[in-house]
Amino acid sequence: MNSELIDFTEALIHGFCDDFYHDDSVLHEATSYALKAKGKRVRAQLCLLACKAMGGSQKDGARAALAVEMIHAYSLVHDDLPCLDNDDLRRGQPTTHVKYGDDFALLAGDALLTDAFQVLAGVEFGVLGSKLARPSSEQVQKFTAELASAAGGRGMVAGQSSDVYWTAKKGGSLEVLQEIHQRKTAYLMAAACSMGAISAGANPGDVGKLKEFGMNLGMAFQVIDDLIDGEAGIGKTPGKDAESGKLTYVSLLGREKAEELAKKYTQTAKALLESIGEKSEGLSQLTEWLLNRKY
Ligand code: GRG
Repeated sequence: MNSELIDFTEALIHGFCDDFYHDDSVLHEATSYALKAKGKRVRAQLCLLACKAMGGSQKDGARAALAVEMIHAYSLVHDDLPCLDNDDLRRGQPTTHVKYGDDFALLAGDALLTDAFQVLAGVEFGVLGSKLARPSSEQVQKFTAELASAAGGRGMVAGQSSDVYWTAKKGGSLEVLQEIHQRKTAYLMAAACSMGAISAGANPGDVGKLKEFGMNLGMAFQVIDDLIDGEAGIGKTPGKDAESGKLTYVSLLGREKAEELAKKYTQTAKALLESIGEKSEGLSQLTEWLLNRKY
């Protein structure tokens, strides 16, 4: 974890909410509540560090970092709704629907999803102006393609959908589980990395390399998520996945093999960074931290 980047991301998020979700409507309150809730900000860190690895500044990477956290926050709000995972606790606080009702939580998620693309489009936001670089039209086009394909009906939404389907069927295989998590978790992390590289004006080869790094890191992240599911202090209801009969790496492989798999993905991710050189040191440290994370 990079506390400087977390602070930078928190300031971005707070500045954006103050500027954009500033009226006293329930919608704006619920949307800010969901986005400001203290998460690990892993996707923003990935984006900012990938941008740095390609020679860009925090200002260059900030827009994509904010947008990817908005998409992630929307996915958590919708995932927690009673019609999906039905969870009461997220990021150590009551979920958005518990606090504001299912209707406003649904709408807050919709707002975050849509407004993320406005952020990417290069719009200026009040006090945030000095923190966000203006992207070129080519960058806007690339950002949109990366984020929409990672999050949409062939990406995260498709992963969530397979998850719902197989949880109801109480079946599935390792192959199904891999497909669910590639789409549900890894694609967005990969997009965080590719957008960070695009923010810095990286060439397509390097963008592709960082995207592949993000895929491997995302898969490691998910296996570790399954490993820590049963533990208290993770900010969400412990043991929820196991209890609901969800397919997990631990239920399919056992703890030992799941740990090995997480290490394997981590090693592949780190090997991809080696070819980038010392500017990717921050990404390497974050990868190591994620392997050993406890929440
Ligand atoms: C509702 C379309 C739709 C998708 C939801 C991401 C997702 C898809 C659901 C979240 C369920 C979940 C717990 C998945 C496991 C991996 C994951 C994305 C964990 C949460 O990410 P963290 O740990 O969260 O980075 P913080 O709160 O730290 O940002």
